[in-house]
Amino acid sequence: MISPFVLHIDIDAFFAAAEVMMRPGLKGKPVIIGGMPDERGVVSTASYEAREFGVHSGMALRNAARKCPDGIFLRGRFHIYERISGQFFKCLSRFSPVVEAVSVDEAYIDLSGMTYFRSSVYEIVSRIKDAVEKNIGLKVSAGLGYTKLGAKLATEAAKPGGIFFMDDEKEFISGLSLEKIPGIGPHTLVILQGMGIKRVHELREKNFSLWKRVIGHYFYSSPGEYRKNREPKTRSFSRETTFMNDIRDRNMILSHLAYLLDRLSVYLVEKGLYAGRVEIKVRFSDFSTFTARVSLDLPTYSYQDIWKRSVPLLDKLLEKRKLPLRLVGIKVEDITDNRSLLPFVSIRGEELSRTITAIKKKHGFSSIFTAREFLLNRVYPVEKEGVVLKTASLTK
Ligand code: TTP
Ligand code: MG
Ligand code: MG
Repeated sequence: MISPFVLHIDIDAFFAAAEVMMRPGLKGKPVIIGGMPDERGVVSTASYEAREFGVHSGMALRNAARKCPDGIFLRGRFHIYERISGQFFKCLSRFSPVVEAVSVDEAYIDLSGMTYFRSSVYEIVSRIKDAVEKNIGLKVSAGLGYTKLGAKLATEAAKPGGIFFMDDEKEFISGLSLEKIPGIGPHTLVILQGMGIKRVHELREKNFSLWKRVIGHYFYSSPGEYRKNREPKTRSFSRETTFMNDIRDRNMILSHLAYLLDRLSVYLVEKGLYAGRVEIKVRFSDFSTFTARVSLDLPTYSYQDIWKRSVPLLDKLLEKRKLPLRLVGIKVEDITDNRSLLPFVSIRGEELSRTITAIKKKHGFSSIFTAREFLLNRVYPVEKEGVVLKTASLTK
């Protein structure tokens, strides 16, 4: 099951809310941005209090003054909105490498990388929303969908201040009347209505190529591109070794595995790569070979985190035969090099692996080992740059 992964965020009553933040005395009042009530020109936006009087963006100022005589009319200070807008996008970019600005106060954010995480995407959305609001000091609305169109419509449903999850997006959009679709202008609308086409599903049935042009791109091009960019490359790295003599002792097998993972983890740290899956391989003395694999909670290069998932795999494999082992190997796959950063995920294991890598780089690979690995120096010569295994093989 794919979870919805396109997030759309839009600041509520942006210019008006910014003015209220700068002048708290305006809180709760009908604030109208765009100019003075007797001036020519139009309203750029109005606070939600003013909207209750029927004032909206694009309305003539004089008309707005008639509808809302007690409205507080302001010209607007664009340098302030620009600064907040910059802050808004900067904050969003902490959560995902794919942030697409739509206008000064709204963006699409690709969360597909977050499916690696155990916590639900719904939880992530509310954390992002909270973080943005804290950062810029203004309320935002958030919509989550499978496509950009779905996400945008979800935000509309969430306004003001809410979060809306578009779970049945296809049905929802199919039933919409065409004027709700961003990108269908009044001109196109009139033509379509003349053809008896009012709703999205009617357009799809009666004029598929037009549907594809005006709506299809929301469904196909952009989110597809999102996914493509975010898909881990089909690379893998492995380290394995055949033992000097076949081994029965579990601890000794674990020591070899720990050493192989140590090498792999250091390699990943140095390359700045994260592994999404780990696979363990064993070959018994009769040459029968088995593998087992598991997806990691989040892509990582952390020795600790990969180790924790590897040991149960090894134990499971050791039960396959009652024979001693001649080979053990470890492979990491689903490699990605730009994992989305989430400040609320523990990366202690990664910090440790980075530190260990730095020490090894400075003082030699053998300068620091885990306790597990130490058993090896009973069996193999240890040189500055590592343990001299009988056969070490690595693949890229
Ligand atoms: P919007 O996001 O469309 O509107 P909004 O943020 O004021 O209100 P909400 O999202 O809660 O519905 O636009 C963002 C800002 O862009 C808006 O505060 C002012 C400016 N703007 C104009 O100057 N002219 C316009 O016609 C519109 C629609 C917006
Ligand atoms: Mg807005
Ligand atoms: Mg907007």
